[in-house]
Amino acid sequence: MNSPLAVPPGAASTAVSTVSTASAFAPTAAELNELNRVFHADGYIVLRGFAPPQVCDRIEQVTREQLAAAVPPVEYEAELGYPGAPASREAAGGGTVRRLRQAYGRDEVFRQWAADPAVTKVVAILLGEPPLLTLAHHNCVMTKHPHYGSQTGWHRDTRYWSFASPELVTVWLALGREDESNGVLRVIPGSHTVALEPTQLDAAEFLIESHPASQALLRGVQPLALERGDVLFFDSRLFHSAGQNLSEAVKLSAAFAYFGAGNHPLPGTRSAEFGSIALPMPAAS
Ligand SMILES: O=C(O)CCC(=O)C(=O)O
Repeated sequence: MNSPLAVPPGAASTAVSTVSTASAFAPTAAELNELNRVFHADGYIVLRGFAPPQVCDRIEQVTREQLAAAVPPVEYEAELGYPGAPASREAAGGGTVRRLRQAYGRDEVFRQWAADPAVTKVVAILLGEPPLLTLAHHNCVMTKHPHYGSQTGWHRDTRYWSFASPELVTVWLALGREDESNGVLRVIPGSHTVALEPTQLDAAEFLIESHPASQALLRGVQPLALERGDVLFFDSRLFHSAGQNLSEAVKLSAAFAYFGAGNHPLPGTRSAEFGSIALPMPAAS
């Protein structure tokens, strides 16, 4: 599926800013090592207040403008049929947007954030090699609307993706508070390395919660409450889910996914369709 906002492979790499907006982030080598250790043990890390308020403001402003006009390409809640979603585009709430897709091509604010050296520095450490940004997956603003925003079952993002290696990192920026009242993301720490029984997943690769082998996993569920500007980095194999938004305000989160230079999307798959962006790496400090 092509769209006017999709960036062709490699086309935008020269326009990427190399100025860090998360300038307050200056970890020591020991701190980076510790983040890496925790990430590989748990499958995720959260960096609190990582994105400065002015970055969140700009991303939120562009997001709200584009959401109000449903600037394509968007994904509608009704297209997915998840629990709580409108039954069809014609039903009440059928025009509820779930994701502003192809965020990278939408505005410079997204390009700057996705390529921010503070972000890519962390991702490079976690992947163990220079990262590339995939334009095929996530590369979006996730929304969770009151009333019509759906519930997302337990899944690994590898269900959507076809890469030589499943080791991708998603960077999830909270543009507002995320908690149990508005569809907080829940994770199962350590689940990125857990081997499953084949019958534990349904046809759409969601975890079957009633399966006996899922019980031990589900005992470890951890809600990840986030504040505006907090950034969650998670392994694409980490099981995560999210509830509905019971508040009266939309929840907005920008999500981009990265893979290492030694990895690649499998040719001919959806993962290869939109290309990727090689990112400038900050000088070693
Ligand atoms: O906010 C949600 O509903 C979860 C989204 C999600 O996990 C995904 O799209 O992979």
